[in-house]
Amino acid sequence: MIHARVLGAVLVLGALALAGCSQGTIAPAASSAAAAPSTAPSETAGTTAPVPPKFAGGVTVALVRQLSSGDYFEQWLAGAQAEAKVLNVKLELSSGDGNNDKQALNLEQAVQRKADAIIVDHGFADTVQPAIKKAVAAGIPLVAFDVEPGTPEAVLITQDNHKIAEQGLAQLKADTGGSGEVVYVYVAGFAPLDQRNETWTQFKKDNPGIKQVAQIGVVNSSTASAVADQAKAALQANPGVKAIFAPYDEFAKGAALAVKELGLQDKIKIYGADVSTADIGVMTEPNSPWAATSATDPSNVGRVAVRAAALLVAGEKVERTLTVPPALITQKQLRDGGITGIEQLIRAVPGLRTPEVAKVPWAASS
Ligand code: SR1
Repeated sequence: MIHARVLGAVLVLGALALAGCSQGTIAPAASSAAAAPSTAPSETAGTTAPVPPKFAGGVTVALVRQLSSGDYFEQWLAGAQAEAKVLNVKLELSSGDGNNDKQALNLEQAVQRKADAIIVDHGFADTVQPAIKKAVAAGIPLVAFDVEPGTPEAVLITQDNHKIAEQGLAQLKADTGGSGEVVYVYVAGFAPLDQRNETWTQFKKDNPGIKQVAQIGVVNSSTASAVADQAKAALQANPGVKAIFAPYDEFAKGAALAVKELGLQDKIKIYGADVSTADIGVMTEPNSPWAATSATDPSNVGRVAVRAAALLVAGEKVERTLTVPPALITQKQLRDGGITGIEQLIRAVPGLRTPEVAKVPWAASS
């Protein structure tokens, strides 16, 4: 039987890595994985099950993305690529770059190429579901992240978007005392944003003292600066605003820029979603209005997606829904802990690592 440490040394890392492996553990993946946390689960000790023979020959997983720009999506890809190296998976990457028709075409092509598995990363239900159905009909295992696949045959990965909104809004409520004018940032059609919007809608009903005075939002290749422009206009038109609910880090960064440019840091706080080293920098800079964010480690989520795809290729059972839970991260916590980057944050909040989610029995794990 081939074991992961042998496979990892020979096929993934080559002679250099073979020399670098110690005590039979798999060395961390190199090069493009550099942005992923070095303490990721599949890079630590303990290999047990034999590697499925298919993985010795190389497995191809098509990663079909809707979006690729911005901190979140870059970190997510770094994690996916790192895990792919560990598992000897070839990732065939495509991005619609925000063009849903292009993403649907990329997905159709992945089905036609008969990839061993497909990961659909975001997308609008009506544009990706027809091709997802074709993939399922062709027997291609399918993992869907943050997009409703429209079939129970697919494995769905979620960050629990309702929880993300709940955590940010609980902090907003605590800080505002449950009353005040709020600007909301939202764009419909993106499953994570739609799910967070459900929580916001309910939150407003439950907290009649909270008044949404403006809704803004755009998702494009320069989301933060576009949102900054919109936020400035909304804040100038509504001088009584106390808070901005911006549940996507590009939204929150844009909102922070607007508040700073208007010199309103002492009046307005921002409640966001997602986290990155750059986000931590914005949250902790002097007089920052970004008070809290609810987030997973995007790199970890990318790893989970690749592990889930690998398990499906190997014919292993995978739960239909895999949840990577978020954690609330406050400005105070970051400042008090002297946290300046994502790796430090993961050490401080170990729940951001989820090695048990889609655990691969033939790969090293913590
Ligand atoms: C445009 S959708 C943006 C969201 O996708 C991911 O789920 C991230 O959490 C981000 O907030």
